[in-house]
Amino acid sequence: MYGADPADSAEAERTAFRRAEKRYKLYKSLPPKSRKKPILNQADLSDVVDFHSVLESAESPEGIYKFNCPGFDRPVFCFRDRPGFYFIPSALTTKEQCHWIRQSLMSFPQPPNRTNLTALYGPLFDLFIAVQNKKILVEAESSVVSIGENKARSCKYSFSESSGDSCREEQGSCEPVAASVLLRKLRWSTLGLQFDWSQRNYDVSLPHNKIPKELCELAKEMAAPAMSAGEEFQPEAAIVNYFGPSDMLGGHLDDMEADWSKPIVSISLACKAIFLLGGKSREDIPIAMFLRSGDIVLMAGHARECFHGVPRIFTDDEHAEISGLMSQFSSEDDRCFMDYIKNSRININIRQVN
Ligand SMILES: O=C(O)CCC(=O)C(=O)O
Repeated sequence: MYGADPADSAEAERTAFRRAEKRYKLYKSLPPKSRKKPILNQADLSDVVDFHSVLESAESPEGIYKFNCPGFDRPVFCFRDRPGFYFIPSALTTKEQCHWIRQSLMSFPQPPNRTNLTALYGPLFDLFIAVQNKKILVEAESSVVSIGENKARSCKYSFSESSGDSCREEQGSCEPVAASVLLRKLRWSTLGLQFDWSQRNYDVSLPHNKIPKELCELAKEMAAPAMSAGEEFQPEAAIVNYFGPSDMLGGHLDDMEADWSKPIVSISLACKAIFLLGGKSREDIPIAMFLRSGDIVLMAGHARECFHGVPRIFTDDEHAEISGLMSQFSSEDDRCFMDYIKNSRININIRQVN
């Protein structure tokens, strides 16, 4: 789903969703095998819905209304023709955003949570700390690495101080990789019940920890506008998506959960993005909207059956809109966080599976 365009077939090109993706993505499409340098796409963004402007204006634009949720103390907006979709602009303070960025980089990719790197390297502990300490990943000498008095982990690879003699020639296949390079390759991590991307379902047999209590509490609180009276959202799984500058998330449905009346609570962090909300068919013209750091989106009911995706991340100074975050991460100790967020976006989406 990441890094490249989804199905570039002539068939897919013809759908309204695909045309919108092409319109907003960072680079213009070039013919296959073209040797030309990618050309930046200077898309006209004037019709992208900006809920921060909606928040400031006295009247909502046509097709959008302010949703009244008794007891919920933040403004919530909905589209008249996309029932079940809720937009909560600036739901998180800058401090809260920093907290969840730290968690997303330091804690959420920790085993037993799986990431896209797990299939290749096995469980990797402390990736972000390894980046901070400029370490490299090498093949572990033994499959069991001691990490304390009583614990041992089975690892194929471990982080090491230097490349020199930690990668001897006789080890053959060993190719040391800088932790910073691996972090750039981190695309997703899964919390709680583990999602199996190859089968596109939850594999309850995989070892997992419960969703962190604090994230559970946040999701329950934020889900309120999409819940029926007296019901409480029960977070069981979360997918954390990590986007680099030219990454995109192609149009898709999230349909592996049992009860679609329950919302997906989706938190945006770091660089601004464009989110496309289509309809039940790829032929329906999607609505494009900006997602900024701290915005939260809920998708429940009818909206659960709508195609959606993220065709564009803005990492340039003018459009990323992360100056508040950058000043929070300005100390020397936080340099690696700053380096990461200035050209990245993180999305945490929390789900009730059963
Ligand atoms: O990144 C986003 O805002 C959307 C993520 C999403 O649609 C997904 O993970 O299914």
